[in-house]
Amino acid sequence: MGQYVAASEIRAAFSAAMSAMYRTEVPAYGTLMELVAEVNGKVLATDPALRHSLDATNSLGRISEERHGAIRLGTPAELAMMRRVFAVMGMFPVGYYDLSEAGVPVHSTAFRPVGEDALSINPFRVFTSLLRLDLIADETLRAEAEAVLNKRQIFTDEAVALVEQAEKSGSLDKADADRFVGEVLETFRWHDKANVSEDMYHRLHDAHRLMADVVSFKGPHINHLTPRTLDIDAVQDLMPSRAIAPKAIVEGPPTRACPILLRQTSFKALEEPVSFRSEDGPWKSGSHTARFGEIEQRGIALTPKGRALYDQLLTETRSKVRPAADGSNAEAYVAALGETFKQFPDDWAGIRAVGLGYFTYSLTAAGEKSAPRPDADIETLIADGLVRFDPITYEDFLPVSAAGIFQSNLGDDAAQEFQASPNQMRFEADLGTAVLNEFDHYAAIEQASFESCLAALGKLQAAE
Ligand code: OOG
Ligand code: NI
Repeated sequence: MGQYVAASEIRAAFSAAMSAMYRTEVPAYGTLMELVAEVNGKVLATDPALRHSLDATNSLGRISEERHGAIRLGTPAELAMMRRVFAVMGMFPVGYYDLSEAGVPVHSTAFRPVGEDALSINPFRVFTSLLRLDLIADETLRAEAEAVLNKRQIFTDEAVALVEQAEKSGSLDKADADRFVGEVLETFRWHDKANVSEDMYHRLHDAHRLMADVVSFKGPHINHLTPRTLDIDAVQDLMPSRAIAPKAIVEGPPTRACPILLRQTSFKALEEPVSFRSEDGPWKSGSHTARFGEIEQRGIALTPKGRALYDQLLTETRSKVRPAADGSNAEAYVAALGETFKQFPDDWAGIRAVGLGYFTYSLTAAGEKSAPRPDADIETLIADGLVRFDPITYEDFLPVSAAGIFQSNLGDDAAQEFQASPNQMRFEADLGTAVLNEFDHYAAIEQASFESCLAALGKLQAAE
């Protein structure tokens, strides 16, 4: 038995392997990665305050390697097994997202590392959705889809065996970790041979495009991989110069001096050749659109109060200008968004003063050298220049408020209404565990950093 490999290392290796695979599958992804790297380099060279803040929060190193992917699963058993696979890589389900609200018959969670150390090593996340056949009205089709899904096995035998081994012994050695990465990658690979006939594909597609995407194939191909940029407006503007056509507007909050939550933009899904099964003859060729490209800029994680204000301002904006699918009123929408969001403070001290965002606290150089200050509270220590605060990055998603991403990757005719019907209990039963609450998690990081500053300056007993 060789040396055990840390879960974070397996995750980093998997993220790199996934990126290399997607680059060969979807070449525009490689182009986007290069563009993002160029823009990020420029931002870091010209914005020393941002650089300093990323450095102070130990998150400068991770950015060039940072990305998220998304998959859509078909059955509770697939979801439960996927949870075990991600656990080997130190990725745990955070948050519950009800996408029926956005007209998409899935509910989801994000598997990601938790805890500052794991995040700073590699924050790779996978937005993972489970198809909700219960929202499909056609009972015959539902039963047929279920039969197809129950027959497929999306994990290799070897991957399952390695997960069991990791669970038993707590980790994997280097050789097994390498095999694990290779085997798990198979689950995310694109398959151009469909599992169903052309006729069934079209019936699934007519019920919902996403149904066709989940049910028709051998596995949950990764449908996008999203690099993180430090200036999404710059990347959006430069995309056409690299022959990539972005959607008309960036989803999420407007451009701000102090970024909040998450801004995302994407390019449309590719139309890709696939072939369908036929009972009696050769494969029949057709096409399928599922895989797209996306970039994102991450800002500060908001408290429940901050999130409520964000939601309210977004709703207010959309009641003034509803962005059209063809992008024709993009300018008016962006103007309304900017105007409405003037109500959200745009400096870190202001955001902190009214409790809209989460921050980490750390000692400044003067704080490191300071004599104990058992008398002082945190505000005094900040005012005296001994403690600094930096925004905590939002590590999660906003898929419902960014329903525009969904609509653009599903195609413009995909808008469809469902009765919004969150079912977190069902999701967690299928998953085999409860999802973590993201707000609790940010609050805990904030609290720990706060206490360690006070401890260092002699106000609290240092934690053991
Ligand atoms: C997932 C979409 C959610 C994001 O960035 O909000 C997502 C999907 O299309 O399957 O990735
Ligand atoms: Ni995404």
